[in-house]
Amino acid sequence: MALKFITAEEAASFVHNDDNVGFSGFTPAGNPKAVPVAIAKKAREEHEKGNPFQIGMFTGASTGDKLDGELARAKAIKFRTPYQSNKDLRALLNARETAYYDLHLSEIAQMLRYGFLGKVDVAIIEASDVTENGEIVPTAAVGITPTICKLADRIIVELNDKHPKAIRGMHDIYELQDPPYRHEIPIYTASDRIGVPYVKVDPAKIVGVVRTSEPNEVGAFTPLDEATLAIGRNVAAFLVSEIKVGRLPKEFVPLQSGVGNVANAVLGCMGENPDIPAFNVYTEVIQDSVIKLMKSGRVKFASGCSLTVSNEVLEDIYANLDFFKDKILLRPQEISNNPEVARRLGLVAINTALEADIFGNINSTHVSGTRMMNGIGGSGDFTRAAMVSIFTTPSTAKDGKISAFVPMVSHLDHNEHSVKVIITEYGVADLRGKSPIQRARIIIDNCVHPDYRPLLNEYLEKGIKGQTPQDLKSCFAFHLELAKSGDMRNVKWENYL
Ligand code: 0RQ
Repeated sequence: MALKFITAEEAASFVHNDDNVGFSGFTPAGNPKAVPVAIAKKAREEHEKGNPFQIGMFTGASTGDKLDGELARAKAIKFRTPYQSNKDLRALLNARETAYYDLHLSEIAQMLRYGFLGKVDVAIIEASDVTENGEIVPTAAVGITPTICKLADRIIVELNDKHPKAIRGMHDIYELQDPPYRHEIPIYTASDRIGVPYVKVDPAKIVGVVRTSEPNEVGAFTPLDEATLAIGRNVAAFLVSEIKVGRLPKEFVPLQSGVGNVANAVLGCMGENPDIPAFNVYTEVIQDSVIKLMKSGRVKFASGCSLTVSNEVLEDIYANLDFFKDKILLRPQEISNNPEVARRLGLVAINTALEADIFGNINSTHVSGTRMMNGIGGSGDFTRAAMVSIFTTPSTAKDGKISAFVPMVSHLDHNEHSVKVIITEYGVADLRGKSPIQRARIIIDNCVHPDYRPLLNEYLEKGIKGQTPQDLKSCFAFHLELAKSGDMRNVKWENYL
């Protein structure tokens, strides 16, 4: 069946008010760009005419500004799931103008197949190649592409020539059967290939192909500050000591790490540490630092869902496919983030907290308990299932006015049962096998900023009884004080009786 080449505007005409639209991509890698911009333009035109135009949006994770940003600014998003990190969209969620369903990233594909989130009307997919018999080769990410292509009535392909056809072979596409027919996922090492290198779709559903030449919109890293580097060094030192005492195998286990500067610093420090052997990565987001370590032989193999790398690094990979092609696999997120595989491989999982409490509970999503930052992302998929689950955070935010450690988290994402180790620039709190009061003492002594240690010790000395000594009258004093005076250091317990 011959492919029909169309413009982005023509493609947008296949998207109607109230449609549910699935987009390829995971982070600002692999998402379509030209068609979303055309949909945003169409939305603005319809709104000017007084007509409603909003869509429901399913994606892999966050996306680039040409997708989330454009559609948010055009007020074109009615419903959004499972993760975002765009400032304009964030403002809409917190104003409750867009309904946001924050979900573990491994779950979205099966929830769509189960029918829990409604119908998928259209799938819009960025591809490096598409054939007349319906083989679509993704670009720098896989996300939920296989599932939305299967479920959608109409498929639009953005064929982006920034991604060469020769990357065919870097993806491993495998979709799960649903219960009661599901089997185990046959991945026993990070490099196991279990599927095919393309997404097979019914070619009759491809309503058009839009040719583009659009670079990814991955942002640059800010230069590493001293606190971030210290966190990286503390993580590396902790892992070395775990190998030395035999709690981690000397061959090491695959690593999962979240996104951002801390993750980059951790990887950099692990790469430099001669006591950590060359290792595999089994993660969701493959960042610049992984590629750098691959080139120096410190990372042997990286399995992920996206190549969230700068355009410079992406071009380097594409120019040296002979070197990289057998060292990188991009998988659908229900495989890259699958807790079954994470538990089997025995990952070291490293994710980021917005705040933690002194008993080991983590808030990764809500500022002061109410305002959504990004979402839980894949952190929950890995944290509960990993061999060692680590959370990192700088000990303070906003020039010391906010302590990352509070008596009780203002929102709960990862609870005390899943969180095993917390690491800041001050040190490591190993919470394994410790009671709540033991955890509190070790977190205060090893991780909390010195400005906040006396306040948190005083909290413990209030004489509250029980397994977990929470004072229900004052456990949110830090947050209330921040709202009142703008600085958590001003807490005086007698004001919160
Ligand atoms: O504010 O942007 O105004 O400077 O929060 O904090 O320290 O720069 O760290 O960019 O790594 O973000 C948890 C949000 C951390 C992120 C979170 C303010 C701080 C700053 C950002 P500014 P940093 P990061 C991977 C797996 C989701 C869970 C996860 C995240 C801004 O890592 O979304 O790991 N994780 N998923 O000043 C108020 C506090 C604060 C605070 C920091 N307690 N109160 N503001 N800030 N602590 C993702 C995927 O799955 C794809």
